Amino acid sequence: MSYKRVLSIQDISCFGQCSTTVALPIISACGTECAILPSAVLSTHTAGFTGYTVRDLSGDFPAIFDHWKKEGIAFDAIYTGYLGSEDQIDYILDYYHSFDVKPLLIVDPAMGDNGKLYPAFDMNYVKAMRRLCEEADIILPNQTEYDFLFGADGKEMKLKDGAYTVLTGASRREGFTGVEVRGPEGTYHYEHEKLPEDRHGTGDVYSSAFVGALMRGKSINDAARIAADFTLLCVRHAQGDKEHFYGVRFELELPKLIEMLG
Ligand code: PXL
Repeated sequence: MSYKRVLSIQDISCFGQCSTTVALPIISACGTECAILPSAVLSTHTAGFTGYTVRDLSGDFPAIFDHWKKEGIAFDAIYTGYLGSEDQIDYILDYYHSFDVKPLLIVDPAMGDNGKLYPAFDMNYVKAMRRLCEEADIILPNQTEYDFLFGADGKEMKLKDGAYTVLTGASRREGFTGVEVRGPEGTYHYEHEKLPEDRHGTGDVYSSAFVGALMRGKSINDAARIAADFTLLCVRHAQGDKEHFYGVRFELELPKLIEMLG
């Protein structure tokens, strides 16, 4: 079986079960090596907590990338999530361009939800994120991120030829939600029940499981479906769990994810 290496670039929220603290265990459980580059270190994530600390690590990116280049380190895929700054996006693009054999670029444009951008972001960040998405092979937006990226007329961003959009939270009827994969072969929609209580961090759980499944050789549609089933299990577990408002106890469902990968 092939063993792939992914670079996950997103923040470390020390407490809160999202971004790197979710990506690393999930991608590892899928049987893929996961290197990390923390975009920032926060005491907690920014949804539901106040007074959190933030240390932006953008300034460290060029030296880290230079070192990796000198060591000849390469990746099968680069997976980006919540990033720290617009500069960081340019550093990532420069690094991506430096490869003769390009890694698969998978971008979760983690910057908003429920119709709003997260507190740290503004339209300048959205514009920078468009530049990253335009080079991606696969983007994984939720509906809010999709709307900000493509704009009201749907023309503010154009993906490269052959790229895929995996839209999460794609609901076509009351009581149900799902994912919609749009790519060169057309559209694939996978629907499942919508649970009454949503949880923070499920976008990161979804994207990480998608990346893990894809790296294990699943097709994009199968990876999208497996990640949706896994995320649903995690959210189901969280129903009524008020104390755990900040995330999902995804760890308990990891054996099922491994099972789903076959
Ligand atoms: O789950 C997305 C996310 C990641 N990282 C940080 C966040 C959020 C969403 O609010 O605040 C720091």
